[in-house]
Amino acid sequence: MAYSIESAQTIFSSTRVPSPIPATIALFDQLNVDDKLALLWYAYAELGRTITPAAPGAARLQFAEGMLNQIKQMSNDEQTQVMRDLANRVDTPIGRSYANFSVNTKLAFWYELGELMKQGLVAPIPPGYQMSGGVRVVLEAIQKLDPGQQITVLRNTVVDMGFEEEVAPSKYPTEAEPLFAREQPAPTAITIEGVTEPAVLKYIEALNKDDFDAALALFTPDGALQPPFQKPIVGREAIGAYMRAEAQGLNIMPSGGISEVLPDGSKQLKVTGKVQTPWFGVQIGMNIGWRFLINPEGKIFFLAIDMLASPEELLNLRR
Ligand code: 45D
Repeated sequence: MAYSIESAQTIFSSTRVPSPIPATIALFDQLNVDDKLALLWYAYAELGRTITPAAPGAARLQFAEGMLNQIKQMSNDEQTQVMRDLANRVDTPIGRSYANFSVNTKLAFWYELGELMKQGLVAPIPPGYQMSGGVRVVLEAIQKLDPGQQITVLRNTVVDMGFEEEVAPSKYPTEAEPLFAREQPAPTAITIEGVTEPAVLKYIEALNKDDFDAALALFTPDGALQPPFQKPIVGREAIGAYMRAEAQGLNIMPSGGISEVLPDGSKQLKVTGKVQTPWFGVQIGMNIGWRFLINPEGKIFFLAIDMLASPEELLNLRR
């Protein structure tokens, strides 16, 4: 096929609306470390008034357990320092181990630390802490986002903590991590208004069953998957490792799409819909777009997943 990953990245670019998420994270990044920790505490507490994450199972916590036990033994000052060092990406043994956690283990670690903070077993935000103007600005920016965007901001800040020798792609577990058990069966009988392309329908079905082998078989060997705000992940093996780590338990609910046949017989499709993460289940529907480039043999050469800027963008299926 006459396409490169670079050219594939630009498909349907005229239908895309810039997301407010990177700008919000850029504001967060400018805070000093104590303000960052306080901001996350307030943002998480505020989200928690209406929406609560699922408690990660013991199996998922096992990877973080050693570190959590070590932190529980520390004095309050030492605990605060560990959190500062993680947020500052300082080179410490804990910072290095943390950086090697998968995304879900990083989230499980902070979930548990948050619980321990509530129980008074880990140092909370310092009692005399005064919210700075900067924190207020970032908090207001976060309040303007929809819940799906808010949890994405929280997730991305957590992913960036810890110490890495060099800028490296995020880590995937070497062995399969325990699954998030599906509480309800995933939605079945998927229909997408405007889309009949088998590769797209099979892709959605496979993800809804956590059948990553079936999903991978839909890609060309040199195919690429580009997650939101990330570079493309190239090749079936790398895509498989990524999906097993990060796509478990998702409910994928596409609603509509458009499909265009290109002169060489390949197709480009844009699909929009809702995605639920097992962390928040049916409480949060994230507005998501998928941009597929499919070769003339019906295999996926490129697939980008985008966090949409707003629900209105779900309907942005015209060029
Ligand atoms: O620092 O088609 C405290 C792909 C205070 C695959 C705290 C996908 C101090 C292909 C509060 C304790 C995966 C790409 C911190 C589709 C402090 C595909 C704690 C997309 C940090 C569709 C904070 C999937 C805590 C998507 C505990 C879009 C924060 C998935 C917890 C998106 C935050 C999943 C949590 C998202 C956030 C999950 C649990 C956005 C979870 C977010």
